[in-house]
Amino acid sequence: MTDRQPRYTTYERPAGGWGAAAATARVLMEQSVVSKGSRALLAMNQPGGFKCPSCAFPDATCKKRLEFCENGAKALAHEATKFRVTREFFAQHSVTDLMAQSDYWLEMQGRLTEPMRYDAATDHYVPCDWDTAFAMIGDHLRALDSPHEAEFYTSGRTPNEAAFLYAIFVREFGTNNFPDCSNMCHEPTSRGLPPVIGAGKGTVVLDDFEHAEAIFIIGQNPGTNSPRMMTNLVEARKRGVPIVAVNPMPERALIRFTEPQDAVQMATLGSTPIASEFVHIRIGGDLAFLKGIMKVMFEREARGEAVLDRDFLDTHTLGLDALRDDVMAQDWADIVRVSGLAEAQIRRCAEIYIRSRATIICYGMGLTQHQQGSRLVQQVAHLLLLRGNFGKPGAGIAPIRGHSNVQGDRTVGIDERPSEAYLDRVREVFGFDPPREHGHHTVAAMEAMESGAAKVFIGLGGNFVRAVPDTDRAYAAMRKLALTVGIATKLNRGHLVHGRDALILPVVARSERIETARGEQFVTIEDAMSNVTASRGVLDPAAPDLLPEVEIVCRMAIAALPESRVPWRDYIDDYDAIRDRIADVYPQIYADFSTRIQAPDGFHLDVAPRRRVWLTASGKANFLPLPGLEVNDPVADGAMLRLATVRSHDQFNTTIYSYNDRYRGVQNDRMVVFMNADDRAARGLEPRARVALETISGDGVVRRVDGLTVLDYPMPQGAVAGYYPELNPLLPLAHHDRISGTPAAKSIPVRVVAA
Ligand SMILES: Nc1nc2c(c(=O)[nH]1)N[C@H]1C(S)=C(S)[C@@H](COP(=O)(O)OP(=O)(O)OC[C@H]3O[C@@H](n4cnc5c(=O)[nH]c(N)nc54)[C@H](O)[C@@H]3O)O[C@H]1N2
Ligand SMILES: Nc1nc2c(c(=O)[nH]1)N[C@H]1C(S)=C(S)[C@@H](COP(=O)(O)OP(=O)(O)OC[C@H]3O[C@@H](n4cnc5c(=O)[nH]c(N)nc54)[C@H](O)[C@@H]3O)O[C@H]1N2
Ligand SMILES: [Mo]
Repeated sequence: MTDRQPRYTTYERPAGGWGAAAATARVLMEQSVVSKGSRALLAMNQPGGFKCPSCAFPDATCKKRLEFCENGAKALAHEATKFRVTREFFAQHSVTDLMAQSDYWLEMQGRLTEPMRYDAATDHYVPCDWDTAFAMIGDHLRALDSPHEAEFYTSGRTPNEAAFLYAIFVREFGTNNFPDCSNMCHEPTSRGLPPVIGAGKGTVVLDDFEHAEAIFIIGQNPGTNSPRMMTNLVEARKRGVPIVAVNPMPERALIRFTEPQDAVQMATLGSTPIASEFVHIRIGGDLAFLKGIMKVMFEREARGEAVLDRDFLDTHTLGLDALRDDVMAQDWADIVRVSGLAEAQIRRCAEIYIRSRATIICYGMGLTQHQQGSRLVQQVAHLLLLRGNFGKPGAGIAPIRGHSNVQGDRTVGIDERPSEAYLDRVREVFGFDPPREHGHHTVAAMEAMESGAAKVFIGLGGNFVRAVPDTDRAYAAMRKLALTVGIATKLNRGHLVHGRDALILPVVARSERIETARGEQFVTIEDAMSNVTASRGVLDPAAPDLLPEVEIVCRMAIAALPESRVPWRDYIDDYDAIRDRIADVYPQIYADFSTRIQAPDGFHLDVAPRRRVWLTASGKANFLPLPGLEVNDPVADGAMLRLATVRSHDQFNTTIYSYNDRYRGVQNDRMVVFMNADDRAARGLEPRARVALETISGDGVVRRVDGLTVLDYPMPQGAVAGYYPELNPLLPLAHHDRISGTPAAKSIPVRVVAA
């Protein structure tokens, strides 16, 4: 842990501002990269430079300013770090020793430098040249009884070129087992939206923020997880646009923000209020809130007011009557009880929505990570449809994606349920028959590993065992495997919880140059608003022996598929050739890829609903009402609290930058439970009591996390929050969205037990 004393305070200043500037400087110093890191930051998100490795929020196309934020700087500093994990490091520390270290400590050791293989005789990772590593992977894969015995994980930092080829390699190998980080994240968007609007992506572009007349931000913490979005929110508020923030935690940046890029605000210690309406919702109360707004609209429609966009609804949608019946069947008393909100506030939000001629609704994990996450996302689209908020400037749905290229990876084929159209194109272009049966998503992959059905796990980035639910089961499942492969920039727990054979393969990072036999190459990224741009690293690779992800994928394919007729060797050196194949497989959206990517700002991939074209079975946008008001199974236990696992300001998913969470007033501690003081008192607990949390589940498994400090925090009653990944042992694998398989990490039923 940390040797410093925990401190808990209340943070009352605006978010952003000098605190953000200071944190940027501090992290560059901590990683000993002040001059190298500062130089690299100047190239981040600029034409000719590289795309920020942190979040997926787009950068502005007019380059009038620096395009990075505090948390992008942290990601860059940790990637550009001076520290190295060498063969001497592994000789010094056995895997058992390393397991005793914290995730933070592992991260702070620095960049991986050469391929390593696990040696069971000594319990150490030992050096292993690249040829041997690929031969090992090839041998293991070819020895399987069925290609479905391997799981091919992807995390969303992988660029399009590597992800596309990985998808081709794995399908030629013979399976659609593509668990990925999106399965734990915005899968409810990818699966929930297509039946409603015919596309599994957001429909707004950055420009729309300048034309919006109202913005809703539901279950998302932009000040921490997509800070560049704050610029757009500040600009909108300065124009007088109402912002409705819906969150059980009064996240500081949703209340007040100082734009670090605004010299005047910085100099005058000024700030901008963000939310004009802060909606302090109960965890899982969003369906009730959305239905409340729709109920106001239907009530007023019944009184003859023109609150719906009738022309749009008649021309473009099906199923309005069923939606109206469902919404009108809900009582206000129930809506108020389940949402935890006052009816008057819901009516005010409805009024904001009705007055606005163009509304954007942004959302994040607070909406997707519930047992009905996909169905809930659909209700957001319904609300937008009611006023024709698709296909006009300033309006649309904005799922704020996580990893910088998670959306792109899906577009280019990382999909356990690929479309027939894609598979047909793959057959045409590459000349082999790809498997048609669906493969494993993350939860299914874990089940296969646990049951012994899976034998090999390859992780193209990420930290699978720390990201998935049921940590203890995940560790046990991983340890049963014959081979685990971690393709990574940094050492993480996933490399220490491994199979009988194990490899760590170090890669060239996003900020670093890729040199091949054909000269310098660049990769491409698709952001959360479907803009595709080039990314060219500017730094020297952290070590001479690193390989680009594209080369690793190609050489795994060569080793596993000696008979393949795909020209893997050519792709190693020539990324334009890969882009040409992407254009061949996706002619509608990626035609002329190699030419269009030359534009300094890249290009936008078509999203049909922006044109009011609905690629659904009915050819229209469909209302698909979700009966009732709850998005999680009821739990008959009066002592139950709903736990949301969230990110601190100083982490990127499983990567812990520090033990602080500035805006929530926590220093030097991550083992905390944010709780309403009344809920605490009702349990007979003193302030800052030490407790354990235990999951309430029907499967007889005891899931418990000890050593947690209860912090009084303005949470709604019955709702608590704590940090991911420390609390993942509490999240049952079976507790996931039925449609998408996304773990319901924002709504774990728990009870407090004595420490
Ligand atoms: N610096 C940094 N940036 C990141 C990441 C990171 O870890 N660090 N992670 C990246 C990734 S992969 C992702 S997916 C995104 C995640 O970005 P976010 O979606 O912002 O992630 P979270 O912190 O998990 O949760 C978001 C919010 O949901 C709220 N919430 C919890 N339960 C509910 C609920 O029932 N209803 C509502 N309305 N709100 C609720 C929480 O209070 C929290 O403010 O960020 C990406 N960007
Ligand atoms: N309880 C709970 N669980 C959750 C969540 C939650 O909110 N609550 N959130 C879920 C979400 S939204 C997500 S997206 C997942 C995240 O799951 P993952 O994507 O699997 O996890 P990360 O922590 O982002 O992965 C970090 C590792 O990626 C590697 N890496 C970094 N950069 C690169 C690169 O450029 N190339 C390669 N090859 N490797 C690289 C580094 O080795 C680093 O240790 O976790 C999910 N799990
Ligand atoms: Mo994510």
